[in-house]
Amino acid sequence: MDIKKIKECFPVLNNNPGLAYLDSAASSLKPKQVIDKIMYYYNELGVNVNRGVYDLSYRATDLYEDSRRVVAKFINANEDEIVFTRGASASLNLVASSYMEFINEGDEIITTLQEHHSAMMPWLNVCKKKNAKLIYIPLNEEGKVTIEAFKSVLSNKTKVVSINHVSNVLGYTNPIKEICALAHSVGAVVSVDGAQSVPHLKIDVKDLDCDFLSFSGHKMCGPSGVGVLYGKKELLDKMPPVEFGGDMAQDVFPYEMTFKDAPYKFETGTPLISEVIGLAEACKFLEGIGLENIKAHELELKKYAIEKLKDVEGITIYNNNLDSSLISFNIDGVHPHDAASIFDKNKVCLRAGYHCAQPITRFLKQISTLRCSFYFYNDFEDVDKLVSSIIEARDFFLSF
Ligand code: C6P
Repeated sequence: MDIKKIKECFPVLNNNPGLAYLDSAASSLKPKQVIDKIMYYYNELGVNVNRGVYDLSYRATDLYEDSRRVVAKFINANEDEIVFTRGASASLNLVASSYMEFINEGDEIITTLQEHHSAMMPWLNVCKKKNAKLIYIPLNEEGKVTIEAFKSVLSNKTKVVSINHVSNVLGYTNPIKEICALAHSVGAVVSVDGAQSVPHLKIDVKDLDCDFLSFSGHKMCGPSGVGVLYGKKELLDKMPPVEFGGDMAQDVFPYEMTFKDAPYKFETGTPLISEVIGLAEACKFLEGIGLENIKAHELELKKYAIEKLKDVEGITIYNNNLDSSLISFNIDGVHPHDAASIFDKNKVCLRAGYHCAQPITRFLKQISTLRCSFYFYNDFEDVDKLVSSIIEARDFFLSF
């Protein structure tokens, strides 16, 4: 990959020379192609979809529905299995709020301590409301999910497995395909949080055989405010809508109402038109670069970073694995937010905190960590800046 050429696609990098943007797990940068496509919609069309009986609205509707096909193809789904939402959090909440219909007292829902709050809290809520039981897969010492541990909690009482594909703190890639096969053998469905995997891995929902997959546009070069819920059609068909109103209605009478078929029954009101169109452009952009190339490049960067950090005394890395493109670490004796001020001074953007995942941060016996995350527009120079900033922060704060 020609990283110099790739960097030129990102206006934020051109407009902020010297920036080492290492916070793509929080939100990726947006390429010019995506920004231009959004501008095209606003400059050339700019009207509502599915409503107007005029040319501009037909064209906007076509572009919007074409986008559904592009996103479906991106993860090898069918277009009627793609629900557009506000983001991964909204998708994860939608699954829980709707599938709750099929959860009864005593049922069991399996999850992990690795989950982002947006994947854990909706099921905590369901369990409280339905008197169902939330069961955590015991993690091994490194914080990993193993198939043996999953088998130890799976039973005929299991109705749902809610699990991340890639953890946003430890970066482990969970064995989703095996988990789906085992869960299906007891009649459970699997809701996968793909917020940290879809931007980086070639995803094939048919091959994984997951029942639901949630992800956000803004972490994969698309705009913020849009996300996707993939759901198997037969499940979406039997699940009730959770929001009611314009566009999702079929027939409305004073005491009766019917809904459109899935996915439309889950999309209430004027949709996220420019955002969806921008997301489809982001999928095309990522496909143009190649997900395999993206993953290979990120791993090169991570290998290089881990190699350099090995020689830096006084830091603890919580995930030395090469599973994914993020590194969670702390500078021993330095609060992550203090260290962050040195990174900021050096134009190194990374995240400090508990990353909306308190249970796994507590599992690490920390209240917060530093996290850098690479994407395909990063280069070795960015890693060098990260390492020199870590050394500077350590030396500055520990000389106090
Ligand atoms: N994690 C991070 O810095 P939203 O905010 O809805 O786009 O995505 C929520 C979400 C769900 N699952 C996982 C695994 C995630 O990583 C995130 C977002 C960001 O780690 C912001 S907290």
